[in-house]
Amino acid sequence: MSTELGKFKEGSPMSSMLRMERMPHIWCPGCGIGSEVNSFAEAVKRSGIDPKKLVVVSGIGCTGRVAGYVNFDSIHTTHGRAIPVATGVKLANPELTVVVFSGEGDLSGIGGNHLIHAARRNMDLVVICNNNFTYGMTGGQVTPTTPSSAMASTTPYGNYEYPFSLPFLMDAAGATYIARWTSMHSRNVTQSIEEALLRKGFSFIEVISPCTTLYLRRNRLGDGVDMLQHYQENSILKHGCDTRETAIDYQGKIVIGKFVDKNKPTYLEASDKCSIKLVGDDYQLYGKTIPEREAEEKAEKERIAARRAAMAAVEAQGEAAPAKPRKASVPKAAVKKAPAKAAAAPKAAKKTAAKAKPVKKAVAKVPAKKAVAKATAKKAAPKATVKAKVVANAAKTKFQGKVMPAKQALAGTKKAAPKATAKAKAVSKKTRK
Ligand SMILES: Cc1ncc(C[n+]2csc(CCOP(=O)(O)OP(=O)(O)O)c2C)c(N)n1
Ligand code: SF4
Ligand SMILES: [Mg+2]
Repeated sequence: MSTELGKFKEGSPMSSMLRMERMPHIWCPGCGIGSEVNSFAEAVKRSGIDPKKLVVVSGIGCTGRVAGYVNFDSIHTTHGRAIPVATGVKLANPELTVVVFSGEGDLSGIGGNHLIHAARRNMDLVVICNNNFTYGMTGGQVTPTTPSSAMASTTPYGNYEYPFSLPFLMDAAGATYIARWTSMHSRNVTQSIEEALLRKGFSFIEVISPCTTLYLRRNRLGDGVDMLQHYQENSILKHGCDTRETAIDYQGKIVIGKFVDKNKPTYLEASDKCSIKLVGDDYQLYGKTIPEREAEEKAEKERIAARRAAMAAVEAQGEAAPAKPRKASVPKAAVKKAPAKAAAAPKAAKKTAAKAKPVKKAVAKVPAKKAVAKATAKKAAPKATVKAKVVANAAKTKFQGKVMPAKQALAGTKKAAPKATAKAKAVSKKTRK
């Protein structure tokens, strides 16, 4: 493929985890779902689990579309029914790792009953809940988590209901692993998902994320970058925090961290125990006795450990190798055929950056009636710095006492800057129309 999209598809490190033939995806610019999918794909890669033994189930909604983009066996099921379908998959084949990836409306609204009972049973599922405080796909209605006083299409004078705090709800229902992050805490989301994939029992990971098109716009909260900055400034890290303290007020503080991580028999373990009592040691599930299944589980654990060790070795090698200067992203074929063009690529990049800087100049030519657009463009320019700052600060956020090395934090900053520049450029282009 010779298009920009083609280059992206070929060059993405997540190509093997995503159905690249389905790109571009449907999510709006600034929506948090994309970064969550990226964190999830990274977590699967790192976990060492066999992707062929992974099943992803989604309900209906913008988040529900995740099932269509991941390159695993997946089911895009009906609204609110992701958990019962996932439960069925797990019971039918306990060797599978089953992940539910859906929105807060789908999981805690129409699907709320299923959610609390799966947690109560300690069903062996990993639930990733994208909480954007709104029914994104259907036009921004109020959901069970919309903060009091927030605007929604169904509460045009502000929400007067009391919202759920999902970690508290899950804790009360019996979930054995509960974490909350925001879509800005990508690395933490990855680590939590990785942990959840490797443990037994019901794991619930909530990711607070911006719905730019409906929630942010209706509440006049700016764009995705503004919300990332809000997350950065208002997140309070409290591992092990009492889940009663995790309520979220409108534009208030957001308590993040791993709140619960405990062990108790899973639904299948409890049901096996009961059956052994009744039938004795001859009891078989899906044609296998308990010792046979335990032996298989042990062998699978060893395979996972070997894959993880291999991955860690590759990563360590990458870190030890001296940093190579970054090349322009020109495909190999293009380099062979047109060396002159390839060499010119860094220059072109410089040119682009230079062009994007004088946003004010571009605005100066805009007729007076487009003053609003002009204001937007002006506002966009300083975001390069803001976004870079946000990413750098985010990189410093601790996860279980670990702080990301400064080198990696810097890499994140460098990455963010060109995007913000491109955004400023896009806005200035808009003003010219
Ligand atoms: C039985 C049924 N009722 C209602 C709908 C309409 N519907 C589709 S998606 C959705 C809301 C999804 O919200 P959420 O789970 O928060 O996902 P988001 O779009 O915010 O990611 C609703 C109400 C439906 N598809 N089926
Ligand atoms: S409508 Fe909201 S939740 Fe849906 S893709 Fe757009 S920003 Fe994301
Ligand atoms: Mg939602």
